[in-house]
Amino acid sequence: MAAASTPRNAAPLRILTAVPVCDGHDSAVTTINIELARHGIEVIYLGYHQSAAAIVRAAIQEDVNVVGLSSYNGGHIVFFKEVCDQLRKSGNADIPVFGGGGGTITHADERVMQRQGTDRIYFAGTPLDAMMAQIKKDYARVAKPNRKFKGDRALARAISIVESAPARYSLPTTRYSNGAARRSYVVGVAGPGGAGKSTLIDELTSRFLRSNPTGRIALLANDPSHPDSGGAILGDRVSAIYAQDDRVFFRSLATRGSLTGLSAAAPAAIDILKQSGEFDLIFVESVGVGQESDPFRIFGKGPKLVDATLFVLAPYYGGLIQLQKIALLNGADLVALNKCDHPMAHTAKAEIQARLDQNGKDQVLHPTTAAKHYDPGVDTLYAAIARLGGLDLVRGGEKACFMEDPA
Ligand code: B12
Ligand SMILES: Nc1nc2c(ncn2[C@@H]2O[C@H](COP(=O)(O)OP(=O)(O)O)[C@@H](O)[C@H]2O)c(=O)[nH]1
Ligand SMILES: [Mg+2]
Repeated sequence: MAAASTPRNAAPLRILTAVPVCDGHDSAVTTINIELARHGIEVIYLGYHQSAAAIVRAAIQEDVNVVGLSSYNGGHIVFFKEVCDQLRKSGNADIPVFGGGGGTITHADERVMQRQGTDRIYFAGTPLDAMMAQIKKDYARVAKPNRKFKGDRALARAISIVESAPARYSLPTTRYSNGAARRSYVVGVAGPGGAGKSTLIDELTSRFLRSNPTGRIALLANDPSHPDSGGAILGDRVSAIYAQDDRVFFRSLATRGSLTGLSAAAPAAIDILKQSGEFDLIFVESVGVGQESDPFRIFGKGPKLVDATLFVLAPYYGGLIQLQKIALLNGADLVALNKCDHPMAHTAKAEIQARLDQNGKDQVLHPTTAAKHYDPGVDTLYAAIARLGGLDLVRGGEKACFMEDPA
């Protein structure tokens, strides 16, 4: 049901949605997110209680067509203006802002907000289908190069362009881009959905930020597109507390029909990030994968996409036979058993260790609890990654406790 004015070859719309700071009303935005995805739109959801700065950073890095805010607790006139102002001041005024808030935003408020830069407010009673048709009509675009874009927006736009035509990007034949000012170490993270990959990456990011006072880190988070509508809910930013830092570049990618566990644009996106010379460390999270897929080509079909692979499991993998079937465990450089706060973790640790011993490759099992902020298992895992990638380990080397628990 694409509107008549949708540009030809327009990729799926990418919309960032969020709820402003001091507002926990997330059920409306959840309804809108699901409806947007059902209409073929890719939704990057940031979560509730979000600051204007976090929203603007995410909008830039995700190169979204538009920002949609859902606001119920008042303060919308000031808040929407702040988001518009920050977009304009950072050279990204081309990203429009719209939103809704049921009956809490009045028509008179909307007039003030429009004068201050907001595009449109959707009021209580607007039928969802009408809203979706209008959104597609207003915000569909073809992502084109734009020389005015600087910094993260330029990087983000380069990724949007390869997302819309991945086959046109010529990948280097070697694993590393030549000429980049800084060599990036790339870690591919795979494992079943819900094992805690995103949470663990976030905790590892905090270790990176603490032990590298000036470096930057990039995160590429792949999530599935819905096969029926082509839309997607790209929700990995919600788990990414530490990505709220200018030294972190976070980009969500929908798989858009690719069945490898990664977007077809992921190899090009990795290369773009490496070529930029900006990042010491890059994490690439696959969609939830288990037994068969080989997202990072670790078994040698084509050039390996990453320097090291981290396979993340939770204790409830379903028993020994299931464990034996997971091919990625044969090739993973690093293996983490996450959710070690779970009662089954003890048995799981023994079973996975036995499985790794059978591989005979000296793979070390890292027990982690990513849901805990000061987990020593995550420290040890980060130290192993840093050692492999030649990254700085301040505060006493490998045995350092990066996150000193104040408790
Ligand atoms: C559900 C609800 C709650 C739930 C929230 C659950 C949740 N997780 O979201 C609970 C019970 C927890 C709750 C708590 C509170 N609530 Co409340 N809540 C509501 C309620 C009843 C409905 C809001 C809603 O979800 N609507 C569903 C959406 C889909 O429909 P809609 O609002 O009509 O929106 C339309 C458009 O605007 C559009 N839209 C909305 N957002 C967006 C975003 C985008 C991007 C787009 C495109 C479109 C769009 O979609 C709809 C299309 O028809 C409203 C009252 C009301 N009738 O609006 C009060 C209301 C928002 N709450 C209110 C208050 C005061 C509170 C509390 C402070 C109460 C308290 N003292 O504790 C707390 C604060 C919670 C917090 N942490 O922020 C007040 C706000 C008053 C104000 N701003 O002046 C309201 C208006 C109730 C009232 N009349 O007093 N609340
Ligand atoms: N109990 C517990 N929950 C965790 C842990 N790590 C992550 N989670 C939770 O598990 C859920 C899925 O995590 P997520 O990182 O999104 O998993 P992913 O699908 O593998 O990326 C979230 O609700 C996390 O908060 C952990 O160590 N222990
Ligand atoms: Mg995830």
